[in-house]
Amino acid sequence: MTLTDSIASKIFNKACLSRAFEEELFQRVSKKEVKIPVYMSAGQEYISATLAVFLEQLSRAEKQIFIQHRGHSTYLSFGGSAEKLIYEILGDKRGCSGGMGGSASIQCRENNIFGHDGMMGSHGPISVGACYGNKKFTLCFAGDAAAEEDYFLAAIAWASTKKLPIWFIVEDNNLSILTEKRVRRCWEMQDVAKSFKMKAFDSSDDPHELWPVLEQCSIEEPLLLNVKTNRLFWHAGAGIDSDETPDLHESWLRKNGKERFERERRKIKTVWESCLKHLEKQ
Ligand SMILES: Cc1ncc(C[n+]2csc(CCOP(=O)(O)OP(=O)(O)O)c2C)c(N)n1
Ligand SMILES: [Mg+2]
Repeated sequence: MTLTDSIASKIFNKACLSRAFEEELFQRVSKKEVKIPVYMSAGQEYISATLAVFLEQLSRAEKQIFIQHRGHSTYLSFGGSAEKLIYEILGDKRGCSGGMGGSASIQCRENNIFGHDGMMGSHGPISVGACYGNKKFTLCFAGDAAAEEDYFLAAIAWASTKKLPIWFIVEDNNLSILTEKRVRRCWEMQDVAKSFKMKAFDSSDDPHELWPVLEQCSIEEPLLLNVKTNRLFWHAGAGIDSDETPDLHESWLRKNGKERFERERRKIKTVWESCLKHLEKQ
């Protein structure tokens, strides 16, 4: 199952949806229509887009997914409703977490996506416990800082010992809020996982590099993937730390044209406006 043009096109579709969502959200946060803290995944969307398409190709329907605060693109790539995410961000009860979780704690019960409680890395042991209990294929998405937590590391070790069908996907944007990895540690996640006798890889988020890595992995076995990526916007809120951050989506737009992306943008804008209209009527 190589990364054909038709597979790349599916990855691009998902990435366009996620980026369109985040760009619209950025505008609405800037205009103060959204007042809660939001954790945007712009720049990182090709990770979940690639993972989701890869698992769709395997026809792996049954899975459970644990995410943390920067999870909009994971939620959307794995089938979460954009409308429910908007309602959530607007604090409405029609939101994916009943309007009480906000951007950081989104979930999608229909698709087995479990939201986060806010304590960094807590979902490591929770996802391992769930997988240990029900043996369902499990994906645990974590940031490079969350994955450093002692309980997260111990959870990886247990998953390896018990040979659980769980994949840890570390979205390595090199940052814990604004603290770079080199200040925080002198080791890499894939090396730690390997020392626990777990299969582990380091890759960039470029689907052309990530896909061949995924082809070497089995959903029957534990795995850790450290995927290097770039966070385009501030840790929380609508702002830009640096204009020089590389943007993978730009190169995909150059190759595929802007039409599909523009279509997603129009769709997302329409959904936002319809959510706001429903709220005004109340
Ligand atoms: C146990 C704990 N320590 C600190 C925090 C404060 N905090 C929230 S997000 C964050 C950085 C998270 O970095 P990472 O896991 O790499 O995810 P990213 O924001 O880069 O996507 C920190 C330090 C917290 N929520 N929980
Ligand atoms: Mg990080």
